[in-house]
Amino acid sequence: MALDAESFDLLLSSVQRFIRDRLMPHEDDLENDDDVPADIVSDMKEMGLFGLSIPEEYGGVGLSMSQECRVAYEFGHTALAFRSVFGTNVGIGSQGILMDGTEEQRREYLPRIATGDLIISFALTEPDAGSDAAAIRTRGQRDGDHYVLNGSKRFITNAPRAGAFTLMARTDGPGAAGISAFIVPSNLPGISLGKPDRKMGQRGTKTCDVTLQDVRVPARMIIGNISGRGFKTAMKVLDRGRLHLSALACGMAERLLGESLRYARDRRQFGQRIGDFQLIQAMLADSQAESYAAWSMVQDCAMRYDAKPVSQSEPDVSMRAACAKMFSTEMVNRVADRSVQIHGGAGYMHESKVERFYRDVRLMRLYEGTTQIQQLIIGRELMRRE
Ligand code: COS
Repeated sequence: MALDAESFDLLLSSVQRFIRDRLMPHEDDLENDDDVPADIVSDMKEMGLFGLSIPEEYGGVGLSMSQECRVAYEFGHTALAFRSVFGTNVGIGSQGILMDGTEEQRREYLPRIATGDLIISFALTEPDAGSDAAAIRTRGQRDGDHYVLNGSKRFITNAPRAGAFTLMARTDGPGAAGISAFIVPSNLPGISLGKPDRKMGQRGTKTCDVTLQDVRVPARMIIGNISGRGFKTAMKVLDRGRLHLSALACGMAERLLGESLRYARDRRQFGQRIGDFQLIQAMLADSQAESYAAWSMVQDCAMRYDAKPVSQSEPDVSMRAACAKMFSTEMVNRVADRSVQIHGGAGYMHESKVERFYRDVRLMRLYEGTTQIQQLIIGRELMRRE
């Protein structure tokens, strides 16, 4: 799947314009209002951003992974909360349905997800199951042609906006093999949302807990109509999501480098531009080299993904996506730290962009699998081959 080169170039330039003209001027409002304005969300819908990864036959734009990474890279150039509005529709919310859903489920849900009329969240994490995703306790008890869901989900991105969840619950006993993935409409009786989470950064990104109490879901809402397959669906979805996030991290690194360069050019100390000092140049050079390395890795992995989709569960691509996620998210944190350093005291002030981005990027080493989980995936795969 890929969009033809000419249409993709048009899309990319309109995305670049949108980010520069519509989103960047709103970065400060986002910090104060903790929400993305409705007119920006409707522009995003109009541009097709909610359906970037969904094939054209289901109403989406049908980008390849390489193309999607290129767009994610652009969205890394502004506050990360903007991308999060459509991020779950493009990634972890929708992809389980696309990869493992029945044709009927795809036809029923993907077109509305692609237009953004339906916001879909990914509900895996629980109070006692974060990195250890196979330990989830939310239960799905069979009752005739329904399942009754009970449990709670934590830190669910876009839950306050969601019309449905791709939700993992235990239906078939212990361990990974006992987990099923459900499509759960958010208006079912028994679903309640917690208070909005107060986070270190990424203001405007909406997350909260989701509690399920005796929620009756028709059995046909299990993705692919096959119980016990939900853990693998979740893992495949996360592999893909990690690559998307890696691209986002590379875009943010470029923005941070741009902010640092501007400051190094304009700020004068000891009678000259600070950018003329070698110790400042060393920090700029490290950031440039590392972000170049990360972006090269992301592009290579995306190309491999397009050749052999993770939906076919390809351990080599999973391992490389983990490498990309680990390296690029750690990299962008180092770049952000150097940016603050280059800005000196000014970089510690709320008014400075780099102070905000410094807080925003901290999450990247945690969500969709911590750096330590990526290390574990890489190390295990290497040992398995050996
Ligand atoms: N694609 C397809 N299948 C996969 C897979 C992948 N990427 N990773 C694992 N599986 C399969 C395994 O092959 C195994 O299947 P079999 O039992 O048929 O052999 C099954 O899933 C269980 O896998 P495994 O034994 O590796 O599971 P573990 O409990 O050891 O967990 C990790 C593996 C740690 C990798 C997983 O729990 C993980 O990714 N944790 C982080 C979760 C996360 O990212 N949370 C973020 C919040 S969600 S936004």
